[in-house]
Amino acid sequence: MKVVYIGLGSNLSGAMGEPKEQLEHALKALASHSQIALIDVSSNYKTKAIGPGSQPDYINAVALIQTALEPLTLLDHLQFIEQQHDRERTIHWGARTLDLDILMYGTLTIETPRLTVPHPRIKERAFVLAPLLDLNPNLLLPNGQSVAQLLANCPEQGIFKL
Ligand code: A4P
Ligand code: MG
Repeated sequence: MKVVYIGLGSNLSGAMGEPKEQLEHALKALASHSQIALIDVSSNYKTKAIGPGSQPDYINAVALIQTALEPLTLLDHLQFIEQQHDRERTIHWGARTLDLDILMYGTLTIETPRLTVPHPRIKERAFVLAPLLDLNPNLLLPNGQSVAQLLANCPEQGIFKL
């Protein structure tokens, strides 16, 4: 079993309701997989959208799971859950009903066309770093960088703990 951190984000309503409900339902869908144990979930954060145009604020959170699924099998499952939540892929960094990212997978570093772990933009995004710290104040990236230190170095990004 590997310890895996999953980033959740939504700034559009979808099949399961408003962004907060989309996240709650996605967590239930994750936990219902026989090879995924949902261990802990961060607080929800209301965050300013990073991306093109004017977009609604996001709700972001991070889940800590344990899983026996291999990284690409887990990614397949996350994308299946996104589909159930009306996810459409149109504009890069555009508004979305549900985004599920693999932030960290144990201490693995993966660089393949379909999957980069740790998530390539983890270090500059307060909306990922703050909920990661909720779950583990001593968390280190596989390269030894401290998540707390990275957050301290992040410019203010309009995140608000709910
Ligand atoms: N992919 C590669 N590595 C990973 C990974 N570690 N986890 C690939 C998940 N997917 C990964 O993703 C595109 C492709 O990335 C996938 O098919 C997968 O093979 P996507 O979800 O289809 O598209 P995207 O999310 O628009 O692209 P991208 O580049 O992953 O976006 P980001 O970096 O995830 O940013 N602002 C706020 N406040 N809150 C947010 O949550 N999210 C984004 C999306 C932008 N602005 C935001 C937020
Ligand atoms: Mg994504």
